Amino acid sequence: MDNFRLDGKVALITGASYGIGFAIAKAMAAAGAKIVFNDIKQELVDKGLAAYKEEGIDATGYVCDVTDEDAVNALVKKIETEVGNIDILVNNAGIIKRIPMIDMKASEFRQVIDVDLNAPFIVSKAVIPTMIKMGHGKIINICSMMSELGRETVSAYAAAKGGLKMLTRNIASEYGEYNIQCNGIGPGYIATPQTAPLRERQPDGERHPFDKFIVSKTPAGRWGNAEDLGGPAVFLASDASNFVNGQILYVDGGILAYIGKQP
Ligand code: NAP
Ligand code: GCO
Repeated sequence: MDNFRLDGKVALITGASYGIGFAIAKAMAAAGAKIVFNDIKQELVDKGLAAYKEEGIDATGYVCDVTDEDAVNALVKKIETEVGNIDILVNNAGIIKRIPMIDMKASEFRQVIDVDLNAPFIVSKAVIPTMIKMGHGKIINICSMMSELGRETVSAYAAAKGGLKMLTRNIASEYGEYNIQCNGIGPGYIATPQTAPLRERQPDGERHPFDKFIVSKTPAGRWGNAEDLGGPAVFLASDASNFVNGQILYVDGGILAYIGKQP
């Protein structure tokens, strides 16, 4: 079982002050990893550091906008100097804009693509050279069910996450020979701030229609918790997955496998 441990490894999880990134970082810390994270605002980094401390995790946090290539390159160099070479990268930072496509401005579409697809490219490109020198590396891209399916109002997000699935496969193809594994995790519907609008109670106290819809479409009969992603992330970050490459591991309670109950 030592193959599932992360002792002595440095893990950078982007956008991990809270939400899925924070839960993945907690699980990796429990497996022995040294946690490094970034967020876009100092106040969020401070909030994240306090939250990690509360969990007994001595994390290191930096302010960095993952869409800014110069800032990312400076961040990676700073981490390599102050913490150590990055063994594990989790491209977690992400945004969504739920706007009907014909009402969405091109600038809004580009903003989602920038954070959800261009940024994973930028951060991966920044860490791969040192991984090649080290002779090993793990990159985990947080994809989505929207890497496989579309739905109303999420055109930019689905395009980004579909692209992220293929970027995952391409990094695996291009750098597998250097013992670098690049895989994706495709969370289902997870209860985090990002999906809070889809779960809001209605004025009459009823559950949100989308909440009821998703639970009915999920064989597990519930929304996922961010903690549900911890184990799969540790597996993909560990030596236990050294021959797994270019795969998207869907952690979705079975929703992608299920046509839905007859009404
Ligand atoms: P979240 O609660 O909205 O957290 C996203 C994190 O990313 C926040 O800390 C956010 O910081 C950070 N971030 C956004 N833009 C950034 C930038 N330019 N530079 C640095 N950090 C940035 O989202 P989540 O639900 O935890 O989702 C995390 C990842 O999982 C995302 O990639 C999302 O697409 C994906 N995902 C989520 C679900 C779900 O159901 N929740 C399902 C599938 C996939 P700020 O607070 O400062 O914006
Ligand atoms: C939405 C949701 C989804 C989830 C997730 C599903 O509006 O449909 O936000 O996109 O966030 O990506 O895997």
